[in-house]
Amino acid sequence: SVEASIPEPLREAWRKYSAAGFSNKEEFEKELVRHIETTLARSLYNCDESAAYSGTALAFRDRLIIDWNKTQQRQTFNDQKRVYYLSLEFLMGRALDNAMLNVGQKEAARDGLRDLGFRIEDIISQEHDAALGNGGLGRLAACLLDSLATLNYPAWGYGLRYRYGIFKQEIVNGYQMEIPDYWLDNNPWEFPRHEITVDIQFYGCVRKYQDENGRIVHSWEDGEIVQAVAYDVPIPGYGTKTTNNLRLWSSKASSGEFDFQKFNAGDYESAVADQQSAETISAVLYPNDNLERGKELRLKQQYFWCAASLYDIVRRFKKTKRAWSEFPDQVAIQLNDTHPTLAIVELQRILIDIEGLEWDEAWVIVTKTFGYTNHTVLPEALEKWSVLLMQNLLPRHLQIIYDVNLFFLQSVEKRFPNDRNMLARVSVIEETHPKMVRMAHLAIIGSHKVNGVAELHSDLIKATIFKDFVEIYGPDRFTNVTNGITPRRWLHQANPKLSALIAEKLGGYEFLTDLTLLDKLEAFVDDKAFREDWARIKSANKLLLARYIKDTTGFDVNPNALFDVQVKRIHEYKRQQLNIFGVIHRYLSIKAMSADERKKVVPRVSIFGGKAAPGYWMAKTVIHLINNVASVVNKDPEIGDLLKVIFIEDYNVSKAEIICPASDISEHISTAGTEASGTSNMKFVLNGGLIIGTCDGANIEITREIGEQNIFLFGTLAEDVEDLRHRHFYSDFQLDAQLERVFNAIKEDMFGDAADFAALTASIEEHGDYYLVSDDFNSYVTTHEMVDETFQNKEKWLAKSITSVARMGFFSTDRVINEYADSIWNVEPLEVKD
Ligand code: F58
Repeated sequence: SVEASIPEPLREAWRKYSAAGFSNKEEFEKELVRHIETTLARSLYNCDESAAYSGTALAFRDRLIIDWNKTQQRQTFNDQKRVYYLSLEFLMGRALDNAMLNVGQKEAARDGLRDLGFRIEDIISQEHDAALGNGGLGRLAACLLDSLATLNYPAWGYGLRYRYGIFKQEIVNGYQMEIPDYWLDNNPWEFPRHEITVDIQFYGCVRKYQDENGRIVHSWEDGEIVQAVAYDVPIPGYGTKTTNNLRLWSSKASSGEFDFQKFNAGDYESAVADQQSAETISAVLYPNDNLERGKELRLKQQYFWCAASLYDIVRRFKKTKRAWSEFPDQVAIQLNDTHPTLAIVELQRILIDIEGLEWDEAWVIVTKTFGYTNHTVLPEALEKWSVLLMQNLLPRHLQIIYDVNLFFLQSVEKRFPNDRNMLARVSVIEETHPKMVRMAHLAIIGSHKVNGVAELHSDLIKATIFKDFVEIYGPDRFTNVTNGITPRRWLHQANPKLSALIAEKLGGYEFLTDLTLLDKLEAFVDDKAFREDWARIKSANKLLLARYIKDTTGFDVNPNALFDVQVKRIHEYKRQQLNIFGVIHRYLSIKAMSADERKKVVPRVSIFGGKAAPGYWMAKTVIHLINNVASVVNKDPEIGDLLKVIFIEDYNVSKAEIICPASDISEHISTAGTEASGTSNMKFVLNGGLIIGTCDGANIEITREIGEQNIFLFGTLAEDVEDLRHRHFYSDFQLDAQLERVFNAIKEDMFGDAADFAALTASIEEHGDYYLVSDDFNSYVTTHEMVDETFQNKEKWLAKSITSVARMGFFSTDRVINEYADSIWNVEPLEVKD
């Protein structure tokens, strides 16, 4: 037991005092007041919502810490295989509500706060989102951590503690402005571990020599040192005591002598400058979504984080005194995209340069340890680093990469003699000017499993970008693990009323840990009272969103209108331009109608949200167009309630928690073959919204699960995309007639200066319409007509909504984690009992 691991003299004290905390309203209030008075040093008479938030968070945090400590002790004591999830992004959102749910006692807190004059919802919304991610990839990492803890897997996340998360978006005159997101003040959820530091080296050179045993040794010398400091964040599981750890590294100047030398020599400024330069490494999250820019600082971030994490993992392994060959029996490391690929090289370096293993022996250990998850087929998002940059920053790593590549190419050559093209295609080094290191190739070669994130996507990577590797390694190295979402946050927390209704019908909340139990809901599809409750909850959620829209934009929206939502990063491949062109088409159509015809129109609110990468001009143009269309349409007296266009500023996790439960229909309309999976599609359906989408990513599996009569699919299929693109260039490009009408309106300055949108229309009319907006426009518009028609039949719509939710059991990250655990990591859960 854990207790046995505690030294004898401390055991009694541990037994007596470790169960601190509260278990009713009075005890909660006592803890709250204590924290406000002493920890925060604030008197109760000036306790505002912010102080009440901090006090509440600290009270719950105390509870978490106890379970967290127990979990860590138990995992160490039990000494079994652990999973390490390496991700440059963890888009966690808020933590308090999640802590309340997992600790229990939310009702005690609600009552206690009410006694002090606060509403719990207001207190929860005081918290600043932890927004250390761009979009889907980062949010997936957060959902996976939730499921790892809930399922009791011994697992750690490793990431970077950015001082600035994803920027805050403000819309000024229709344009996106970026505001820095400084989020670390008063963050009760992180624990600095000033005693856990790792020195990380950059630059320098490699000295090669023979040691006294005649062995060739490579020594990496004379570099710059930056210190990595650990900050730990507890990750509580639901319905379990397991509380895992997310370790985020922060950079600071190594408290080295050279600082003091400069200091003593009177060079104060330069000593401070060194410190600032070291701190820049973890200063800011790169805000690009599906685009790689090859900046040196980004490579520094990657190595800094990989090296610190591996040092930590290796140190933990070495304490067990096992043989190196047992490393992969103790450690599974999952690479979230190619960003942590240097970890592969770093482990090989540690094993051969520091621990003295032979190359082959080391390489077997490395490849058994790593798994790599791919999240994109978009060529512009595949990471490449210039060889020169790598050589300068990480000279020893570049040598190892060259050796890995050499041995790999030799083995390929043996199997495919005289196939020079194959060698050039699969090489880790792209022989361009400048030469580039292809990180995906390195990740595949250094891992035992590579997975895509939805079936279509996994098939596509095997058939396109990684085709040669399937021939080389055989199909078994490649697998699919379809993404999911955590039902705790995305159903129970975001939509407590729906969760309660489901629990009432199913006789409890077991579905939150076994989402397949939702299938029992189908039996109630025809239950009148149930249907009414279901509809009432959707209306209530829509009302909350309408209120939020009123508060933040000033626009009144009709809560009975069809709420049509597209919230996600703004990107041409996700095709928000298709959506806004569709809105303009709708606007023009209504304008052209007679009064009688207008009576038949189904009122709609088109809701957009999402950030554009600061340097992505076309995406910013789309935001501008949406806002300009909104300002024309929303004040057109002829239109009234029939159409409203809303852009929700600064879309993030906590706003998604308001938006997802309130949609009637949401849009997942990427050009087929471009969206690896998508995960918000799952969130919307799980909250009783229907979706309109293309045959792309997880939409396909959602369709398979819920039935094609319950989803609005349209557009070109992935298999036809290439051919169409080709034809755009080689035969005459014919703009869709209805889209032409839309473009004409834009060109007549109906939505402001047409020149502002010229590049957008030209990308379609003149530059080959790479994303097939024109090809899909007609079927998109027609499908929306079907949406309107179906929405008018409230009973039919309700039945689709209920049936879909009932069939969403597959899309829980609990299922996802079990698949990774079985087919990639080979790890077992470990329950924390005491
Ligand atoms: C996303 N990728 C995919 N990347 O686009 C989405 O289809 C999928 O559901 C999700 O991953 C989870 O698998 C994504 O969000 C990024 O944001 C990267 C950030 C760092 C630079 C490269 C893109």
